[in-house]
Amino acid sequence: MKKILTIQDISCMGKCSITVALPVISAMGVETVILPTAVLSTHTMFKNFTVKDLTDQLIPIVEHWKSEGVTFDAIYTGYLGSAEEIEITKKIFGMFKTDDTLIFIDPVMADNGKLYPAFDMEYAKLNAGLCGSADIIVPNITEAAFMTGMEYKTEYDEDYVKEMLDRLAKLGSKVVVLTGVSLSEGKTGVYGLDTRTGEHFIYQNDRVDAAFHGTGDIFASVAVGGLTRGLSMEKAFALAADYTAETIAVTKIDPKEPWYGVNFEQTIPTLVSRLAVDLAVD
Ligand code: PXL
Repeated sequence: MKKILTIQDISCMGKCSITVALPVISAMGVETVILPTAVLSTHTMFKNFTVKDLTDQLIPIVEHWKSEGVTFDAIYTGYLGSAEEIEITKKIFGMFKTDDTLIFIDPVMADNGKLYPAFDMEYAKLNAGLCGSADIIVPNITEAAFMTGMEYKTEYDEDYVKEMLDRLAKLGSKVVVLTGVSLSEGKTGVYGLDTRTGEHFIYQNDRVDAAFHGTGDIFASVAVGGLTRGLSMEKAFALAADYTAETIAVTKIDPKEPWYGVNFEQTIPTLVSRLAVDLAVD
């Protein structure tokens, strides 16, 4: 069985980071090893959340794995809590990366034009540096703007997206994929660049008019799960985009507060059956 290591926080309640990655990737038939960077009562969009930082646990945990001879098919990073954790994550890449290990980075730190409460520009710079170690990065437009120094826009054209991809490519990742890209009314999706070939790829689906927390984590988990199962990049990102859109649509029917999260539990059966079809024809 393939095995992914995911490095991100545990937000005990609120449906994001590890509480999304673990069930989603496991449902896709891939073992999910977790390295929790911190334990929070909820994600940071709630008021008065508690945090227990786990920075001092990271190296002892991975050294134990190393002594057991553990290897990973992919390492997937999401929300990291501090500059020090970014440095440690780089070290962990060095300890476990082989020619066959996919390094997949979601540089989680911002959305809707703003950094999340725990972060500043210095952190954005360090996150941009971490992206240089990746095979694939999947920032949203806000995160990409912070990492490239480009202006954040809510209305833009294809030239803006292509320039952003070119600047992201300079960070050093082999493939750069912008998420939440909307190039026509009522559509949203991904726009990617494979820096090895210079080829762009684009996948758009119908935009569901609702914004929920944690959807970026769902998207990234499905994409890395699909890639690890052997889907092509186009198939994996299309699956991730479609599953995220469908889950948002289902959640809209049963609306909770938008900062809470989406009802991905309800759509996991569809994810599993679509993955089986995609694998059969890929
Ligand atoms: O979904 C991203 C995320 C993950 N983890 C924590 C967060 C956020 C976004 O705000 O606060 C703790």
